[in-house]
Amino acid sequence: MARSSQEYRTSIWVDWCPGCGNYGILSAVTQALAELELDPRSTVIVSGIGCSGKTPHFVNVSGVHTLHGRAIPFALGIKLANPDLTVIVHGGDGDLLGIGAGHFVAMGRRNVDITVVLHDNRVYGLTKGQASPTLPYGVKTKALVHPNIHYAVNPVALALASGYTFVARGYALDVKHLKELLKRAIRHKGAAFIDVLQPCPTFNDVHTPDYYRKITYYLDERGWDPTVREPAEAGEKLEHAFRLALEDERLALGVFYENPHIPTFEERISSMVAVYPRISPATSPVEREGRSLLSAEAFEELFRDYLIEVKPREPAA
Ligand SMILES: Cc1ncc(C[n+]2csc(CCOP(=O)(O)OP(=O)(O)O)c2C)c(N)n1
Ligand code: SF4
Repeated sequence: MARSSQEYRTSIWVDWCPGCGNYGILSAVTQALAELELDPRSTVIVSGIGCSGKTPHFVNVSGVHTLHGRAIPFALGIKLANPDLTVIVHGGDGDLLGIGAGHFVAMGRRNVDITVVLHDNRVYGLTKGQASPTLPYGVKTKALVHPNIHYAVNPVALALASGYTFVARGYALDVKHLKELLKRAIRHKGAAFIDVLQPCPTFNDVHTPDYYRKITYYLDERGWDPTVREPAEAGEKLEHAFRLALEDERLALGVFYENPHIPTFEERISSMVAVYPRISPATSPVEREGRSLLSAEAFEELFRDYLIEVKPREPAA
C-alpha cells in the first residue's frame, strides 16, 4: 500500500526558525516521495552542513549528513556504487555554490542520475547570516555591516552551463508547484537541478515572501516548452533557457531546460564495463572470511581489455 507523505517524516524535532522556507521544501519533498511511491530503503538524501543540511534527519529515507561542501561527491559515490538507488542532494547556496562549487560543476558535466536541490536563501543561515554566493551586489541584509561587495552567481545559468540535463527553479512557499518540480527532477534520467528560492526570515530581511511574490512569475503561463524533443533542437532550447535564466527584473519559476537525450555517467560506464549494471560495486561481495574474492584471474578476466603490460626497464648501458 502506498505511504502517506507523513510516513516519510521522522519523529526528530525540526529546529528551523519559525517561518523558515525550509519547512515548505521539506513538505514538498515528502509529498513528492509519497506520490512517486519511492521505497525509503532505496532512496538516499545526502546533505552538507548548514540549516539545509539537516534535511536527511527529518525525512524517513536512507540518508547521510556529511561535510560542508561535500554532499555532491558523497552522493556521486553512493550512486555509482549502487545505481539502483534514487539519490537526492540537499544543500545551501554556501554549501553547493561556495565551498562546493567545483563539485557542482563536475556533477553537471558528468550527467550522473542524481537530483540536486539548492536551498537558496542568499545567506549563510547556520553561521548567522553572512553574504552567500547568491546574494546580489549592493544588497545589505541585516547581519552585514556594509552592502555586499561581491557579484552573485546565477545558479540556474551555472547549472545550464555545467551540463545539467534538467534545470528548474521553484519557490519554497509554493509547495504544490515545488512538489511537481521535484517529481519531474527525480524521474528525469540524468543530473537534475532545482534552485529553490527560500526565505530566511531570521537573517535575510530583503528577500522576503513579499519580495518573491512581486518578482516571480511562472514559465508555464508563458507557454515555454523546456523539453528537447529531438537532439537537433538542444542548442536552440538551451540558448532560450539561458536568456530566461539571465532575466533579473523578474524571476521565472518552473522548468527552464530538460534534455533526455544525453547518456548518463552510469550508461557510459556500462558501455565500457559490461558487467557494471549487473554487478555494481555495492552489490557484489568483495571478501569471504577475511579473504578477497577477487582473485588475480577474476581481476584479469574483468579488466583484460584495459590492462597494460609494464615491461621492466632495460638496465642502463
Ligand atoms: C570546511 C568548513 N568551512 C566552514 C564551515 C562553517 N560553516 C558551517 S555552515 C556554513 C554555511 C552555511 O550556509 P549555506 O550553505 O548557505 O546553508 P544554510 O545554513 O543557509 O542553509 C559554514 C560556512 C564548516 N562547517 N566547514
Ligand atoms: S537561520 Fe534562516 S535558513 Fe536557518 S533555520 Fe533560521 S530562518 Fe531557516
